[in-house]
Amino acid sequence: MSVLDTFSLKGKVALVTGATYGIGFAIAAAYGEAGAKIVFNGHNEQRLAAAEEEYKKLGIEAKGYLCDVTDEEQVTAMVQKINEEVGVIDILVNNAGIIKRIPMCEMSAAEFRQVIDVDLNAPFIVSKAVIPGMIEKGHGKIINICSMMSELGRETVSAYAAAKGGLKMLTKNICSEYGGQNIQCNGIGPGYIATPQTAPLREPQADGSRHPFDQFICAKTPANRWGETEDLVGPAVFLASDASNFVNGQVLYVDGGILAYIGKQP
Ligand code: NAP
Ligand code: GCO
Repeated sequence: MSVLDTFSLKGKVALVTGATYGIGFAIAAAYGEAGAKIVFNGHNEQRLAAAEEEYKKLGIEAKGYLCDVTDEEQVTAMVQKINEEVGVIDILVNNAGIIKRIPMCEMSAAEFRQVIDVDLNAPFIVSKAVIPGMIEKGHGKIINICSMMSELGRETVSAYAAAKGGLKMLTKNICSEYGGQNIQCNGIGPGYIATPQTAPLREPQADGSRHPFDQFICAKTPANRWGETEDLVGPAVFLASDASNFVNGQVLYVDGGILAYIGKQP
């Protein structure tokens, strides 16, 4: 097999959670381009149907399933349906995620739990539903979408950082527990990416000036820019393909250099 062939996803079934737009949509579209059969989920019917149309415009056959990733019953039923309608899942990307930016002492326990539910409990639930099929097939790839906040904290994101730190350790644990069954579980740690999730951090100010956070992040990033979803798709294809069969339990940070950089002297 040529080295380029090892990056092909031909004949594989890839499930990307929360892929109606944003990072998940970009990764699923790239997987379709690399030859995989795409299945994805969202928990809003209109956005799911709209996403299927968007995939079609890109020439990608992607089947959407309405499923709230925090609901174990819905997840189990979705995976069963995918197995019957498309095929047993070879590649899982735990991408669905939310954030609540609230100072910790003003955050309710319910709000904290909601973020943990989507960003940490759901990757556990979906991985648990998918791993038996991977074991039966004799191979599997799980990619967890971690974050800078798997390594760093900042004001107002306590629940999100706790979830993403836990997701890094869940990644290492799935590697430890199922690496022997030829399942590779790795993380991608995106830097600050321009998607709806970070739109509030980039909004121009009333006077037309740049958002202070926008200026802060560009100064903290050696690449001096926000990431785009396209910056993530190459690493995502690598971690889903045979090219990474001996890579396990790692988090690949795709951050333009933020984590390596102390910042410019003012
Ligand atoms: P986004 O634009 O807010 O998209 C989130 C996606 O998750 C949407 O498709 C959303 O669908 C779906 N989703 C949310 N809750 C769900 C649930 N309970 N069940 C099913 N689907 C659900 O976010 P993004 O920026 O693309 O981020 C995607 C992932 O990357 C997240 O895990 C995020 O934490 C992580 N990340 C993002 C950045 C960044 O800078 N953007 C950086 C590092 C990591 P609905 O609209 O239907 O809810
Ligand atoms: C925030 C941002 C970040 C990004 C991402 C960085 O409020 O700090 O939303 O958390 O989403 O996770 O890697």
